[in-house]
Amino acid sequence: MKKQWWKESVVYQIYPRSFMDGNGDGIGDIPGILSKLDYLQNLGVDVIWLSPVYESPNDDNGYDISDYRSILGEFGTIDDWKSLLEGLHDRGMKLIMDLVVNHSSDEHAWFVESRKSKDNPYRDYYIWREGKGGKEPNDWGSFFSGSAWQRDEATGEYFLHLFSKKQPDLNWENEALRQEIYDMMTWWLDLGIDGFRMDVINLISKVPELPNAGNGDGKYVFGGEYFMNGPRIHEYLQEMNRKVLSKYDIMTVGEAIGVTPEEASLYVGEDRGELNMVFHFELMDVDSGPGGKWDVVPWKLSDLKRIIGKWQRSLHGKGWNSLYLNNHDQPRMVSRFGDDGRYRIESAKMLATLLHTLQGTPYVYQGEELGMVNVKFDGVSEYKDIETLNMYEEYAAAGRDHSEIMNSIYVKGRDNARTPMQWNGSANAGFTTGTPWIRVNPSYMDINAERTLADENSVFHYYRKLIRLRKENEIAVYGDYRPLLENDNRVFAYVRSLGDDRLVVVLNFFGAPAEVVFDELIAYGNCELYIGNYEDAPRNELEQRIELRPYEARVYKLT
Ligand code: TEU
Ligand code: CA
Repeated sequence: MKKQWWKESVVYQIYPRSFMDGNGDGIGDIPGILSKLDYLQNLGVDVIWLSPVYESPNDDNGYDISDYRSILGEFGTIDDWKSLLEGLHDRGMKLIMDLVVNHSSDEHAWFVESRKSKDNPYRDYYIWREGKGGKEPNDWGSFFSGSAWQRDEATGEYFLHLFSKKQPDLNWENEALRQEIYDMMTWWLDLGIDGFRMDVINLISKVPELPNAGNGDGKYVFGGEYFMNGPRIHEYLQEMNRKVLSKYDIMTVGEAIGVTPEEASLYVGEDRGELNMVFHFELMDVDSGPGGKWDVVPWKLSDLKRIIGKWQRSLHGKGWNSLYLNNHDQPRMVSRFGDDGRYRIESAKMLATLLHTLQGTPYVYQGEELGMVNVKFDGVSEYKDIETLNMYEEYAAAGRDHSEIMNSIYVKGRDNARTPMQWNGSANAGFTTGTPWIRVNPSYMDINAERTLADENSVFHYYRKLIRLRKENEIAVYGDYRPLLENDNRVFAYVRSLGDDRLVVVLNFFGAPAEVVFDELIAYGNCELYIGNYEDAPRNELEQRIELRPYEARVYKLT
């Protein structure tokens, strides 16, 4: 297995709007991030993934870019950004930027031109089609409710937008457009960045005929079979790698909705010349019912174990995993997979242990290291996310039960991850001296960085220890994965092995004690507790039968 710096790194994602406000306007910004570099260095993370800070009308909080080479005024200036890059590099940390090139903003100069006329030189930078029988060109639905098509007055044609109406899809069939993207990427790489996180990158190749996906009943349907992992996706990524990525010592991670392990090895295979890693969504769908993400169903540990085991095995020796349970699109993992009540701290540490003892690169989302939890705003008017607001409108118009809609938002809404970072117990959690763009989670009095830094048993210090242990133990990065207790529905256990060394990981996923008996004698030679979330766990013995406390995590190193 080839050693790489990005395999040995831990990545920390910053959602700039909610991280730290440096000028009191209630919006997080780059000077705010600059004021927290020592905090990040103290945590021990190696790479910062910065969600978009480019010029944008903020229809989708920056994932709708109107100028790829300029910094949005609210976030600061290009000089602030250069200070951030320098500040990170001075501390031995790296910076990867968010590359959003499946679509641009409708306020981008390319789209302003493209929509002017059918023969405009930029027309073909986007995906335009005539309507059919006075309706949209096909029956695809948008990820953000409604049709994936918008009729444009100027020419009477429709443009494709898989996301919001203000996020027209770019036409990657157009070689000139592709070259514009590669030139922009090169511009950022020549400024010294260390790579890219690529937004919905596996959607950029569509089946050219853009065929209907439904049965003609007039409903908008998910057309993923015609735009996920499309016909030219690997041609495009290999061209991008050849023309840009291969020229730099960087890391790339592609967000790949609907990718399977087999398909993933085509994206991240070390011999493929495409990407280093992908984010898959299989773990993010374990609590989604047939109606999609808002159709909340209980998750099952057996699904988590099956999915994780499958990805660990299928990429082993071929590619590399990304490891995450949190990001700016997902609810807080403690609330979703742990316990945000009595066992908040234990379960936050247990989930962190899972993410940092598997094979792959762990991604820590801002606030995860504090054990931040979901939020429940009083009414939908306090929510800001376009995905949530569009769903609310659609479901309310369809007469869905209001309390059911609100419960879906509480459990799965993206704003759960976007409430301001909780720095201390002062007004607005120390995030801003002004009025925050979104309300602070009332939990900030109890859950905040100042308190957690002062408590050596806090989630933060546990993350520090986990991250440091990964650095000191190659087995945690490069060790093989083998499941244990596969049929146990309360405990997730596995062995990592490298040479004669073993890490034995045992995680109680629930709030009740769990007794487990290993069906093989695994403790031999020297046994020491690598890490655990209960202070009094046995340090030098791993019996064949052990009793785990609620959400207890134990990792033993056997040498
Ligand atoms: O997300 C892609 C995506 O599918 C998300 O919309 C996610 O599946 C869904 O929100 C789950 O709740 C990327 C960005 O991460 C997201 O923030 C953007 O809204 C989206 O692409 C469009 O750029
Ligand atoms: Ca600000």
